Amino acid sequence: IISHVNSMDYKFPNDFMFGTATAAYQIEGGWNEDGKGENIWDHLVHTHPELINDGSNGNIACDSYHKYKEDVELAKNLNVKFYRFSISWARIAPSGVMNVLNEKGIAYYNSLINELINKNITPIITMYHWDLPQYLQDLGGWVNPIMSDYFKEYARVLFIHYGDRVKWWITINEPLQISRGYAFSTYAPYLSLNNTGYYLSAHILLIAHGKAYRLYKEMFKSTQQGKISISISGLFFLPKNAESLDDINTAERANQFERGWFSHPVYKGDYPPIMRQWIDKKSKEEGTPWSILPTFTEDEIKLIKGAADFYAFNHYSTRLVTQQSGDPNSYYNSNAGYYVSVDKSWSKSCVASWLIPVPDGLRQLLIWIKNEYSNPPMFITENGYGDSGQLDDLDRISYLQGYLNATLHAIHEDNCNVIGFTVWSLLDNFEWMDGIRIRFGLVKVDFNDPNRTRTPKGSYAFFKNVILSGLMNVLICILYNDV
Ligand code: GBH
Repeated sequence: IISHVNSMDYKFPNDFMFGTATAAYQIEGGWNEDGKGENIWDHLVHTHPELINDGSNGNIACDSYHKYKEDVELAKNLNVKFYRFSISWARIAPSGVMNVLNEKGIAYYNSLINELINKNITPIITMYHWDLPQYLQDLGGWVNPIMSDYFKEYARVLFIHYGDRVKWWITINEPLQISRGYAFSTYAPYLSLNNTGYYLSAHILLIAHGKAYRLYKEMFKSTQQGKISISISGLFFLPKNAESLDDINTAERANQFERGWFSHPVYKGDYPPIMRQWIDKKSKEEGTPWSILPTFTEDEIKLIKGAADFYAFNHYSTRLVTQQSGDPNSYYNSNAGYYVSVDKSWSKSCVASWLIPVPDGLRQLLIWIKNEYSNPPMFITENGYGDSGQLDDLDRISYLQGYLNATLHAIHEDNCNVIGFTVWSLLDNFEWMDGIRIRFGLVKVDFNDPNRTRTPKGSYAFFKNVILSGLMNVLICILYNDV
């Protein structure tokens, strides 16, 4: 493959963190091995296989439980500074409760961490990437307030066992999507608790994050010297008509409902005022006995405010919003009163229909975060592209090129304090409800092969080149068989 990258002079800072990410349920397999307990994803795929697009599951996935050394080698050869992976809670404690620990599960992550450190790759641990132990779900899962204490105790075990070597922690990956799994049957536990469950689960996730953060700060930080944050996901919203004050206000409101929901409590304390106002009003209209947006106590506000050592976020795509519906088919968010659409010039046939490349959306988002939260250190903890799995993945290369370029512009022209960029994902893996139909890897995994053979794609060579040079303005000759 030969790809011309737009010529430009900007360079990534020397200490810029480049890396790649995975998540336990999506890659590990070994779902019931060595004492691991059942989690909500095991439960969902086993009780309702028909809900997964292609009927696949994560029983074996990439078999990384056995092949982690190969994965680390692939990360090494890619030249990344860090590898972001998640820990399977039910591998550490089968029921999720910390009175019974699973030594083999704890040992697995010790081996993985040591392997990374031996190869000079910084481990970044996500504590929770969507795989709640089923026992805790049977207790109600994230809509039960006690879950924040179970999470804190789980975090304590991780700090104790791994904190001597792990200096970067993400408590929770994408609380927004976790809440959707409770409210709108999008993911496990596949419940339809609607907006009440939406706001309640999010509330408890935020408190859980706050408790884990404070625990680290009070008990571990002075000796372990690490950093800790929460990975906040979300689309970025732009006004459909950039000249319309209505649309501008609507886009701002949409961004507060999508991103401010989790960021405002951490950076400013409490929910965004616009959410409080709109949801309280709507609750009243609907006659619920109290607002379905729960209220933090003063202590909880203090617990959560300031609970991030850097701003971690996952970002993939952008939408236009308007207050007035233009298209009757457009998605309408009734809580926040906005209609969603897509710019015609963006239209692209993506295997993942939601993943419309809008590189400038990332740049606008970085500027938005900078202005809204006083330019915190911003760490892109996921960005990547899904396709059908071909090795000559030019669409992925052009997607990453666009988003990396947008990042460079934000750093050099907009003074955004961006410190890291993470490609999702190192490997093709189990893409939740889409099964293995959509592939995100820089490395192909052959799921028909019991060995789960791994083969680097063109994008692997592309990203390696960016990491090695810090540049985008080079003619890149990629021989993906030869990387
Ligand atoms: C991330 O979520 C996850 O952290 C990761 O595990 C996953 O593999 C990766 O992205 C790729 O998907 O709401 O109709 O627009 C990304 C956020 C949000 C993407 C919900 C899919 C569903 C389609 N996800 N979205 S829609």
